[in-house]
Parts: sequence; C-alpha cells; structure tokens
Amino acid sequence: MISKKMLDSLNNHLNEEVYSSYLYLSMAAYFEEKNLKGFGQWFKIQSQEEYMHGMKFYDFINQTGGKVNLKAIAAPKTNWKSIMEVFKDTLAHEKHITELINKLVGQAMQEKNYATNNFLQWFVTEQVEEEANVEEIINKLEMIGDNKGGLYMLDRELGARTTAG
Ligand code: OFO
Repeated sequence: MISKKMLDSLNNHLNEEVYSSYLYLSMAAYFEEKNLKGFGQWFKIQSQEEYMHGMKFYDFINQTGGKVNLKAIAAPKTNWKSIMEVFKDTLAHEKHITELINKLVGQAMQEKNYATNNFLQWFVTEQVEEEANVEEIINKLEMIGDNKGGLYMLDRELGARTTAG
C-alpha cells in the first residue's frame, strides 16, 4: 500500500516532469525562431523525453492503485540572452530535478516503500546522464566562443539527435 503522502509527492513530481517538457519545448521554439534548427531539434527531442518521464510517473501511480491528479503547468520562460544562457538554465533545471528525485528517494526509504524506491532508481541514474550531457554541450560552447563555424558544426551535431531515450 502506498501512503497518501507518497502519492501526493509522486503526483507533484509528474507535474515537474511535464513542466520540464514544456520548458524544453519553449527553448526549442527560441532556437527555431533564430534559425538554429539543430539546437531546436535537440530541445524538441529533450521535450519528448521529459514527457516520457512524466508518463513513467503516470503509469507507476496507476499501477500502485493510486489516482493521477493533474495540476496546472506553469508558463515557462520564453526568451534568453544567449545560447549559453539557455544551456546554463537547462543545467540548473536538471540539478533542481535531481534534488527533487533525491528527496523522493529519501521519502520512499523513510516510509520503507521499497517498490517506489526501486522505481525511482531509474531516475537517479538518468539524472547523472542528463546533467553530464548538458555539461558536455556547455563545454563545447565555451570552446567555440564567437566562432561562427564552430557554432554551425555544433548545430549540425545536435540536429542529428532523433530519438528520445
Ligand atoms: Fe531531464 O530528466 Fe526528467 O526531468
């Protein structure tokens, strides 16, 4: 049996993942408008991936016999000063999500809810990967600086991303 408190926390987190999807879609739109289609594509896929994360919570809540309660999705930021700012915001957001996942794990352990703890472990691993991916792109952007050719190459590289994993 899952506690009401744990269920509320899982429902709150479902909203966080769907918000992440919305935030990254807003970043995709920012890049598409600037004709940086590769960056736009990367964020569109990232948005799909976050939606899938939300759906994992949706399915798990249902499997435990709980009820999914959808809440309002906050409006995301729509404009950034630079490409770097977009990725710095992305990294900060992923660190925030990591913190939330860690808190959920702490709660599941405290409640001795082993099934929820086990479900959350996938996200613990995923967050390490997510943060590392964004940090890698930030490093590349630092190397590129104002070099237009480098930016063109990175746009092509990121545009090759086709599947949410
Ligand atoms: Fe970006 O991993 Fe979900 O939120």
